[in-house]
Amino acid sequence: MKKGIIPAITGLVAGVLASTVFFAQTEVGPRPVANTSSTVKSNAEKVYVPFGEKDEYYLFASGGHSGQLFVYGVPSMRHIRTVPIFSQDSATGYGWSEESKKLMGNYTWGDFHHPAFSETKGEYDGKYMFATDVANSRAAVMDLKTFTVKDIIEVPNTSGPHCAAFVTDNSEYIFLPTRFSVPLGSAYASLDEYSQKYYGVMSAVQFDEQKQKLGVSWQVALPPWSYDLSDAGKGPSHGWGVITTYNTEEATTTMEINASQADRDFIVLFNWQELEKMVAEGNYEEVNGEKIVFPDKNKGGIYLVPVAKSPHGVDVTPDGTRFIASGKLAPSMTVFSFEKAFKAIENKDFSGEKYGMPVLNYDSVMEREVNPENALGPLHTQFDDKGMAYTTMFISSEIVKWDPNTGETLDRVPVQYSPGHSVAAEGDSASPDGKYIIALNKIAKDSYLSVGPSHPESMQLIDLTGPKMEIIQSAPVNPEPHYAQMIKADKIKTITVYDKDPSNPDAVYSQDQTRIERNGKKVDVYGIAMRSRFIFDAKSERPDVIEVNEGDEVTIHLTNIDFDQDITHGFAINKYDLNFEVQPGQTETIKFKADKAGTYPLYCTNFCSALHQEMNGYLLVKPK
Ligand code: CUK
Ligand code: CUA
Repeated sequence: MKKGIIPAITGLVAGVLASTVFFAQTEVGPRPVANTSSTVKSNAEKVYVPFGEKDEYYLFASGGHSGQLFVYGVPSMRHIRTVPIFSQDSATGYGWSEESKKLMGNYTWGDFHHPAFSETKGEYDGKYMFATDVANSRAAVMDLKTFTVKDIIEVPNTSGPHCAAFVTDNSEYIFLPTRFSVPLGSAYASLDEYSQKYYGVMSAVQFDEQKQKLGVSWQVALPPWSYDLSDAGKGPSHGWGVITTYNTEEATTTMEINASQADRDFIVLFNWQELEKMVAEGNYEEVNGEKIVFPDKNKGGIYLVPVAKSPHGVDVTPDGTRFIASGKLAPSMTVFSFEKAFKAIENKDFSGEKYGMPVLNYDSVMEREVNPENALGPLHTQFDDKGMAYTTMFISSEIVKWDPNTGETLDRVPVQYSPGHSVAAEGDSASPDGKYIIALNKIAKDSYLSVGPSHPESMQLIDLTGPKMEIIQSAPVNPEPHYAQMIKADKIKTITVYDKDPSNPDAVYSQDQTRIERNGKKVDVYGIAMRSRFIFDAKSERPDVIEVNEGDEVTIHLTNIDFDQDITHGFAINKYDLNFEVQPGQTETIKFKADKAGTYPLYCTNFCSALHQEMNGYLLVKPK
């Protein structure tokens, strides 16, 4: 029976795809997809994942100022899950439960730009994902066994850590360059003293897997410029990192004009092993509790490479021999050689010095400048399994495939429209898969049904296996992916239920352990959620009722004792503006002040069984 259904559905998808293509062509000019029906059909087949079968890759797209992570399947481009990282999310109670409130600290939202997988020997190991928050200067780590956040830290002395797609090849460090320069500790200083008192601090963050904690190991007080994309060396360039800069003009106003004057900005080329050694030897200053290297005083390990103005992306080739920078205001991609850079450093082949950092001679490090005809606004480069490069062109709205060894343009495909970044399958690892690349387009315009003046972003899936790049699927996405990572699905090993944790004082696993403890104004409820009731005190005449006095401080410790995959229970109290969930086997707590006297139904928010609607009770708050 399944066999009969598939062709019918495939035909439907093909029809929709064909009409989309046609509509778009009349509206905006040529689209890359060939319009013979047989090709369209085969593209539809390529992305069709029948019900019951799974996608080949996970796509993790950052959610920008939604503060969330969007998980998609590839090639179907089905949205599977939204995971809250930096922002409150009532679907999961993230930001309401005590555990998640502790993670979020004093903030309610974040601006999540760059996701990065943990790596072992330059390969994604499928264990963790790291994330950065540009808005509130934080870094996060998510456990891929549960798709939940394990730790979030606020990074001191910095303002707007941008690029965490910058994990070293054995996850030794997660480097966080910063987009904005500020005085150390965000202290007040007049902008007239910008060059003297402001810094763009880069942070070396480490993750302690045993303790499941992130921590800042050391920092570098770079000049008051803006730091953007970055990448870690691998293979022959292991131990090195590269970061693009802009506003080396040190403009403090009207950046749009003033930060774009000089023909060249710099790439910061640094040796983190050397910096690590300097810090270990005490060659740093302690500021606000952090070990900070000041390049003009603590010399060594950092060099500047001139690059075409206002670059955005810098990407290390999978073999670790080159780094490729793209300047959004210059039409070229520049290929630099690590080997040449190392030689120039050895020979002191410098053209000058800035803030104590030697400037390498451009011509000594540069291998070639690549200018595909009429390609404008190169931003970011990904690679395939043969080492070929794919660069997004923000202004000319296309992806250009080219050969870093020769500079030859091999192929180009228009995308709709203005791609910021792209992500290749296993693209930042030492061995990309070469199967797919996804264009993360900033502007969707006419791609989908209109939802008013503002449209979703668009992600277009490009097949790399044929003779030409071909767009085979497109999916809308909420604001807004700044970067994404794509990993082989079989590398991720999720758990199905949380294990019992007898050492957790909040957890209760049987009905006779349930209880309501009163200590003056403090009320602690140790309850369980199960299909299809709450039990807060099994000995009570009404086990699903919590009765307190107005003004009491109530803490509910709730354990889901359904050790059964996908049986999640929610918990909400009417008009008390709170809500959280417990996944199978999980214990979470919520705290609130019973400051409104009256009668308030409480209920399970997550549809869990045929009797889900019977899963409720009351919070009774006796007036003073
Ligand atoms: S991303 Cu943050 S502005 Cu290109 Cu690094 Cu979008
Ligand atoms: Cu438990 Cu619905």
